[in-house]
Amino acid sequence: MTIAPSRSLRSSAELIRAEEPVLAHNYHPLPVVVARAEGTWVEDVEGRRYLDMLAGYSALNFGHRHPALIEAAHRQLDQLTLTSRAFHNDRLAQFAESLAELTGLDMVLPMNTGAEAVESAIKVARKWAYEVKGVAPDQATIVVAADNFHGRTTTIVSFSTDETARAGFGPFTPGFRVVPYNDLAALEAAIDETTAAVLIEPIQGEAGVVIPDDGYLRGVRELTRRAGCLFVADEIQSGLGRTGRTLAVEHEGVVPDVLLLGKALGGGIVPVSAVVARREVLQVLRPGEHGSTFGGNPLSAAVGSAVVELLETGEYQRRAEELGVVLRDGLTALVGKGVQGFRARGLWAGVDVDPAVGTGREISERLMREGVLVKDTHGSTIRLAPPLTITGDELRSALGALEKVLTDRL
Ligand code: IF1
Repeated sequence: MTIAPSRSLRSSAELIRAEEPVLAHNYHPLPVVVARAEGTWVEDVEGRRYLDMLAGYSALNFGHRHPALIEAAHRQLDQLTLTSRAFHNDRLAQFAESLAELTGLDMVLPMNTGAEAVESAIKVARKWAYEVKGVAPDQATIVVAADNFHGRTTTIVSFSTDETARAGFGPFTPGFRVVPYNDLAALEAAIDETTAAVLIEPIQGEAGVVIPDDGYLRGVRELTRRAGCLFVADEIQSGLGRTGRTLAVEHEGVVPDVLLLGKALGGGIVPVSAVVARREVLQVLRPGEHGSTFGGNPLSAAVGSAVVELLETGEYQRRAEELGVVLRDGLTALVGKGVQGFRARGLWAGVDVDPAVGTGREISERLMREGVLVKDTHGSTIRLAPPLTITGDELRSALGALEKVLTDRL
């Protein structure tokens, strides 16, 4: 029997250099090589510890290796891992039931990644438009918002407004109309009898945690209801406790027709996403029309069910709301001290750093050296989204590190 080494055999610097010739250059990671993690902390190859203030872009809402999630995964690994949907598996019914119950919707289409959930919702919305609404063949349109982020597939980048995400990847999929975010008049003007759906993020993540005006989501709900088209809410990043509620749409008390979940649904262990919708919508799919080899596999269903169980306690939503106050207060105190402005809801913030202090990337690198991991978005905006398991003291220490790197240079 061989015993796994407790330390990686190569140094961080060697491992970073080793990636260069063999790994596609579609990312520019911070120069940290993570080898282990637990809760809110990650440890690099040399044993340096960092507070994780990114949490896998919200895929780690419950922290790294949450005991209940790891136990659910271990238990399932010892029973059954994959069947494909050619057969039933004994974990899927419970996962779908509990997710429908948690979200107040009826039916679940299990997929794996966020982009797959978005793609699936586009297919479902189009089919619903032809079969239920009566849109003429191949004429269905979907209205989306400028500065959206819904994923990286060819169809999804077709309606991105980010040139870096699109350039060089055409020809693009037709059938999308882009309107400014947070603008109900523009949305109303874009909807017509061909409109299958309005697809938006209730809070725009990649755009810099952009929170629409109070009333916008209610307005989207009202407009789509009146026009007889679907409201599809992409809560892949905003959902599952992050904003202090199970779903970000709950802040305005609205229920979309179609809800997209991903990231944290897999507990930071496996990719799990889902389209959750009213029965009238998801029932348009019949055998052979859509699917996935891995979607709804028993390991994913077991972990997803355990995630839903954690959310049913309300503890994580409550923590996000309460600690969100600490985050907001801490950032408010930094305005004018290197922070130009910020947007925050729950344990999620987009922080605009004074460009004179540094780019978002430079701030992220300096924070890394202070033992705090974050990620920049565009220009001088950094994004904070710690695990919802973070303690008040940990959060205050991260804010202290941010103050230090911002004020050292002023
Ligand atoms: C990357 C951002 C976060 C998403 C929403 C669908 C997806 C995402 C609202 C697709 C994915 C990611 C992917 C990641 C960076 C990232 C991101 F910066 F782009 F906005 F989280 F902050 N809908 N978000 O945010 O989900 O297919 O990736 O599972 O590097 O592309 P996926």
